[in-house]
Amino acid sequence: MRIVLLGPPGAGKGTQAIRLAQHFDCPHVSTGDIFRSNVAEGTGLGQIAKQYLDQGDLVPDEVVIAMVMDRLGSPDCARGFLLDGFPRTVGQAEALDLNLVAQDTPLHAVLCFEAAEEELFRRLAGRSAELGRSDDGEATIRHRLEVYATKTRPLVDYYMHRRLLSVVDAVGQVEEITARILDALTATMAQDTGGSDGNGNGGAKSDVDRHRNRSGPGYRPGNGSGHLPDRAAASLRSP
Ligand code: B4P
Repeated sequence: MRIVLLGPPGAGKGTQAIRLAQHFDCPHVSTGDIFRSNVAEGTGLGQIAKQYLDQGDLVPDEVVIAMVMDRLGSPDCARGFLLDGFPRTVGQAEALDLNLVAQDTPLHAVLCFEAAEEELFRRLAGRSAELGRSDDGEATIRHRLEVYATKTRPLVDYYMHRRLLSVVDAVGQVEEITARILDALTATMAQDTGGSDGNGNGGAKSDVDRHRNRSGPGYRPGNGSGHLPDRAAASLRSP
């Protein structure tokens, strides 16, 4: 599976990406995590990124794009990946498209996490108390939400037009949200493939089903209440 997770700061992309990567047995590529570990190690990349992270600004496209393309070229990404926090601008999305088209490995889905602003503040205040992240102060969170609205939110339309977008209600128990995502992915794959198309795409649907079956009692997949709109329905919503 090749999946992008999109959403405002604090929506839980990182939290769900860890679970989904485990589920699908594919790498979790988090641009935020890569930057933070480079900052911690004092690398050249870390020195560039730190000023942007601390201010709640986006790291410039040319830096992020080169870093992600390099990461996606690693052998472990050949079987799929979960991109957490990339792309965050239209320029990044276009660069990703070009790269994936060149490899003939298109995205299967883009999940856009939605939660009310008060909930995002509440979560990030909790994370600030727990982890003391430099970008979780109230003023910085406010700025990050503005950056999201102006620079990243346009990607909702970008991926909706490509019929890749599923909107995820990101409020609720972590396990519940994972179940919603797996339901959404199943609906998406069923709609797309109607089974295997002979080009390897049918495998994506069976990937979801196989992993749903492996998911155990905590995930409660397919229970109706957690069911998300498929992409056709999602495209009718005003996200
Ligand atoms: P990221 O590291 O991507 O982080 P995030 O958007 O703040 O958080 P996320 O949505 O992953 O929330 P999480 O699961 O942690 O970005 C940090 C910075 O890196 C950016 O501001 C930017 O400067 C830079 N950057 C990254 N990618 C970039 C790019 N492509 N281009 C340019 N710059 C880039 O969850 C948040 C909290 O909520 C946690 O405490 C969690 O425990 C809690 N939580 C999660 N799910 C919950 C639930 N269901 N209920 C209650 N709490 C929940």
